[in-house]
Amino acid sequence: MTNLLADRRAVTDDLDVLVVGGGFSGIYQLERLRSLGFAVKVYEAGSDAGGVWHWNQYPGARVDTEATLYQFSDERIWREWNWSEMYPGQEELQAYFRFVIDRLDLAGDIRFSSRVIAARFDEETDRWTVETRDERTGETFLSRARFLLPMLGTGSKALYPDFPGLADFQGDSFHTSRWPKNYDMTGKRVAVIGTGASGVQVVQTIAPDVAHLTVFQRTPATAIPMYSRKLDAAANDELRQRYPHLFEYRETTFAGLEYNVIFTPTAEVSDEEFTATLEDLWSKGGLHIWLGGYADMFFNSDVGDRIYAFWREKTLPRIKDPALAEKLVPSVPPYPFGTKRCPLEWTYYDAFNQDNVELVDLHEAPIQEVTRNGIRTADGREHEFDVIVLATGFDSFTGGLTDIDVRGTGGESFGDAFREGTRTALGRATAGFPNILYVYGPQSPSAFCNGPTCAELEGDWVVDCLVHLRDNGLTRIEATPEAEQEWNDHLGALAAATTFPLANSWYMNANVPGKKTELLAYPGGLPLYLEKCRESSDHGYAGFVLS
Ligand code: NA7
Repeated sequence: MTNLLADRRAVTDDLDVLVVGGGFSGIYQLERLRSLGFAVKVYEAGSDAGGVWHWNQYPGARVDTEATLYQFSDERIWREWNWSEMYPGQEELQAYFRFVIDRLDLAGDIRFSSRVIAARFDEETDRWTVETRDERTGETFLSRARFLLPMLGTGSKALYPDFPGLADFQGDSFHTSRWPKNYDMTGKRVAVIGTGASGVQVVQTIAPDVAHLTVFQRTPATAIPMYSRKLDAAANDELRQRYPHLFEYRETTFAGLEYNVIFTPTAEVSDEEFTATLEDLWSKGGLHIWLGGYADMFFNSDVGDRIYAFWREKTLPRIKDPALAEKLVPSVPPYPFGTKRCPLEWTYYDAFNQDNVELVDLHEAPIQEVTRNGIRTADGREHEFDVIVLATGFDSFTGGLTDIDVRGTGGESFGDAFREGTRTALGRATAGFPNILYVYGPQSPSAFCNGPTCAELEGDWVVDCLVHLRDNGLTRIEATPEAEQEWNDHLGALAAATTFPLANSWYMNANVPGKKTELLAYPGGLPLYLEKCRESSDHGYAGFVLS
């Protein structure tokens, strides 16, 4: 075990706060804390701005929620920034981040290509010593900070499947979030493994250009039309009128969006009204039918199945071959609708009508091995490829954190601490790891919350807390084991009442072999979550020891 505390190398940055990650959460912390006089820097492993929007440069990468609330609430930004469409693509989102950094003059306090790899806490000084690797040179350097804020999102650690032979494949193979810049797919024979949000976006985008595309499907997606639309200057001006209201309204909604789930019990709704409501939500496109739909779907699988039947009726006619249609849009719901993330699509289902697009159902023919030339499935077929795309998702919630060699006061790593299951108080901190506070982390609303909304509203709690500590001459904050237990019990009880445990999803950690299956996104909705956070801070940060 590295003894960083005894490392005598010169310190590169001596800070109040070191923020790990330069996505929405990290940039928000930097701007707010800096304006309050803290010495703060962001260390970002990527070479450029954008967080996930830097990493996910695959063809068709696009945000799945409306631009109206997929942005900072800072008026200096939204007054000037214009969106070109309602669901902006990766390049535009990255340009947005560059604009924010420029407009708020943040560049001097961000270290790009800097991957935090280890951290040790000095109990005498209440400070973290942090080791970081410069991704360009491979050299490492030391920094010190009172507080360490991992702002890692849910998609910072790519999940690679362990297919035998993958390393010896002679063509190109990469994960969607590690797409080689400007990689040209034209005329290639391509495999896409995975049909989540990333796989769906890749498939529909490259299908027209590749020679042949084979999609390896383990679980069918319930993809919904996105219905994006272009936004001209006048449309942006019109949106700007609504922004102040929307930035207030978002915190009253389940998912921090500009619309809320419908709380009316479906038992009180006639069949006609139920269908009419679904029609209305469907016509809006995007995630409306899910995060703006009947909340009952998350508690009652019969309701989920009724919505599934509606979705199927809409989607089925788009696929010409009935056998293929049964695989993509099965008559029996593969999971209660809403328990897995609904990807958004525009031509995903139509792509399968093309002669050059094929589907392999991994339940019928699992992948046996990757050969030098392609993929061999259990039915004895060898599919030949030039490229294998791994759209296999992420070790979400805790993967980014456990990858860093952080040792708590008892010498344990996050991997050790989470071995029997993840432990946090309020999704904010873990006992034994003082002065580390999360935003958008495990056991917070995270995956059920619009990213910028939670980056700011959870972020405000962290900022207020750090100010409180400073104003009171305190140097240390740590979650108590009792508060962790209480939070785990609370989250566990909420989760048990939902349908989420009925699906093998990344919400449940079920996608990562060996990880405990547990719901790691807080399912009680944003308003309840914020209330719990306020309860703690209003009572002198109950659940935490301050010293
Ligand atoms: P997801 O949603 O986790 O999707 C990953 C897909 O890859 C999913 O269809 C998985 O099937 C499939 N998968 C994962 N491992 C394997 C193996 N070993 N073999 C075959 N298929 C596999 O990740 P995305 O990147 O699409 O989206 C992540 C989030 O980013 C998204 O929800 C948005 O919030 C943005 P499974 O369903 O597990 O059977």
